[in-house]
Amino acid sequence: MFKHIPPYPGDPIMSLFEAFQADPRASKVNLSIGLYYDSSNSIPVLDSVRRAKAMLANEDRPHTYLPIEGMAQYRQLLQEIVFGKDSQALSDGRVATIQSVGGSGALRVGAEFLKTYFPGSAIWVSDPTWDNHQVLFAGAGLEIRSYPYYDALTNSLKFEQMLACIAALPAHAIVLLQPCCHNPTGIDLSREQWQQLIPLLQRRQLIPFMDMAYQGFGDGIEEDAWAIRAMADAGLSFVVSNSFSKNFSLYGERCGGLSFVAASASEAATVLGQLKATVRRMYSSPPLHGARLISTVLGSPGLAANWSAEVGQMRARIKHMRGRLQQLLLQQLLQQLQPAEVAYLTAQRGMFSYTGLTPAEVDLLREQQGVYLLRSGRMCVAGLNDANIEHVAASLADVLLARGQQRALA
Ligand code: KET
Repeated sequence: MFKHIPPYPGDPIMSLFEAFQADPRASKVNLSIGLYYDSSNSIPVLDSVRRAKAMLANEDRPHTYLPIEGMAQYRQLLQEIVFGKDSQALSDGRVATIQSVGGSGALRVGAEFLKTYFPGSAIWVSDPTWDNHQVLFAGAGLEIRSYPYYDALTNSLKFEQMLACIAALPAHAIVLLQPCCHNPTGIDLSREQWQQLIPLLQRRQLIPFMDMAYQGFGDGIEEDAWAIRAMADAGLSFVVSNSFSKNFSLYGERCGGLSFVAASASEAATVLGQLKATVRRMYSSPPLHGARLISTVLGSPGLAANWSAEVGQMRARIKHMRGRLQQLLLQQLLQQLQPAEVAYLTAQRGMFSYTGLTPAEVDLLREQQGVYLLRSGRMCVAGLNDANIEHVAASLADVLLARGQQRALA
């Protein structure tokens, strides 16, 4: 019966994580999947979450179904984190939010919804983007196109080309954007650049889809949501997916949200109704435990302050590791490396850096040194710590040195 089914070739990110887990070498370092490790190389249980968990354990509430759209308190607190407590769009009732199965679930439900109501629209993603964006949108039947984003030669943003491409899109084209900590490049738009892009999106009647998976890992919880809030203030109608996987270190609890910002409260109410219909036909209702944990943290001023401080510590540790890696590489390759060649490490934001390593160089790093990066050259800097950073720097230096020697020979 099932003979005709082709084998799954595996996912570029998940398969690498599985290979890492099976690697017996003690010196192995995981810089592939977007997981935040603390300074002792563990995936942390945040103190705020631990305290919320203890409170919930005492309550012993039943494990009933959540409503289709998710837990009311969670949705409200999520809206305040994403759009800001003083958001005009929120007080106008113009935002329809559902609890989603992680950030991925928000992207997929959003894609299903857009495919239904804008059947002729393609989705435009940055070149490059998170690998799974393509898979999730294609799964919903959307046509996927890309706009210029990353310039490999200068390790910077092709902003003018990006604007020119977006300026030529037909009305109702969907434009996927990341408000902060761009995956995979670590390169974000500046506020001045957003201020150019937002009126263009509005004028061209495009549908921005803002995917935020790393809120708080760039410049701060409020700062990282700036572009979303600027868009809401400018009166655009748009979509936001957000994930709490990373900033709550609750990956497996699958906590996220999907929000539609509409032109009026009644439009938002209609959108919410059809989002519920979409969810009901896909998986009926979202999971309970993670939503209870996050609502408990964000709903208690003490725990919320504790969480915000913990996000601050994660952000500071990532920045420190970026600077330290840059320093070590410059020390090790004193003669061969110009500071400008590693400036990207501290200029980029969030968990990821685009190193410019080739797939062959990434394979060499993994096979010989046990250092795992994605084959695109994406490195998760949040996997670095004091105990492994010298090994990583020395391994990277070897690869860069070999590359320099090959160039000299050629
Ligand atoms: N959006 C972006 C930009 C993103 O990087 C991820 C996860 C998600 C959404 C999904 O969020 P979640 O809440 O996990 O469903 N990215 C990391 C993990 C993965 O590939 O699944 C990563 O890029 O390593």
